[in-house]
Amino acid sequence: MAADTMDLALASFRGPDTTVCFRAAAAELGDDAVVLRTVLHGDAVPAQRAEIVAAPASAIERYRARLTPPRLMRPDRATRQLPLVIALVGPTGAGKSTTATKLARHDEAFGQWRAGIITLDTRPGALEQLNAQARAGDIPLEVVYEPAQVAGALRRLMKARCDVVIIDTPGQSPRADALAQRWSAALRALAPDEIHLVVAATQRADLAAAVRVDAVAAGATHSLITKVDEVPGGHGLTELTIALGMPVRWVCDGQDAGADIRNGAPRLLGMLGVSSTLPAGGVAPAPRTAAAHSPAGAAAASVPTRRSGIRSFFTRRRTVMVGR
Ligand SMILES: Nc1nc2c(ncn2[C@@H]2O[C@H](COP(=O)(O)OP(=O)(O)OP(=O)(O)O)[C@@H](O)[C@H]2O)c(=O)[nH]1
Ligand SMILES: [Mg+2]
Repeated sequence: MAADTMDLALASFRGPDTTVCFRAAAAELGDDAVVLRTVLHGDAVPAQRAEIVAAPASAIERYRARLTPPRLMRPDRATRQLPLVIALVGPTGAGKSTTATKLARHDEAFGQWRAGIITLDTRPGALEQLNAQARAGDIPLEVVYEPAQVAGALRRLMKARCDVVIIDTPGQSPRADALAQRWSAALRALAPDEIHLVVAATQRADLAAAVRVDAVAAGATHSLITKVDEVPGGHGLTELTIALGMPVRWVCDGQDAGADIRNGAPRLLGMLGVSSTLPAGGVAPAPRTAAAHSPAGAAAASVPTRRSGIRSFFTRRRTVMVGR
């Protein structure tokens, strides 16, 4: 098993039929192994016609726990003097500014709260874009050029009764220049409660891992995946979230700044065929188990045969050949 706690340690079992494969999975991974995928290879030799992909229940639980952030609570004005501060950082063009507006407007984020935006991206084109989006959504917007302006901007948004302030930043270029240093200092002065590393779903996982190192050094606490609509069937998303190694509160799946944002962990876990709903008391629901599927091919047929969201992740799996 890999040392990375987000590695799902998937194993693929191939044999003449699914019953044999289920039995082998249960024997090797435990009776509570989670079956993620069942495939029948019609063109393979008879001894290798069936395949199931499974993971130990404990690995799925670790992945779920790492991916799922605790619920955000609306700040209580009686006890808290400052709004909740959520910052967005990440590579150029990842979708930070569009996401800032979505967060302020959409009910799956802060649509039911009063949200304001502070932008640290003072490039003329960027300001115009965000200004237009903020106006369309009736969102108070403050522009901060210097760290010294942070306190005033926060005060004005508090006066506008904002419960949450979303911070937009310029794209992180590999070359840190004077502008980058200025906005980084302003970001530190804002003392965000959460810093979300925004990464497009089309980003290569190995490059994302490199981006993550810098972002975590700068205080990133979560990852936020955009452009999920641009990857057919969620291709490679599991691999990407593992490379980023942080909880995912939201994912974005379109260009509409008033919509196209969803709760992240449930969406990503759903692509794996794993429920994300923790019943009261925080106890995970019983997963589908290899043992439960093992008695008959009929049961196997009830397992969805296509989980394309994890196709590329499967390149990392181990294959076990089983006979009768
Ligand atoms: N398909 C799709 N496009 C998106 C999504 N989110 C943002 N975009 C588009 O991606 C492009 C860049 O979005 P921005 O919000 O400007 O990205 P940014 O990270 O703020 O860019 P910089 O500030 O230049 O670093 C725009 O054309 C957006 O409409 C998404 O979830 N899906
Ligand atoms: Mg931007």
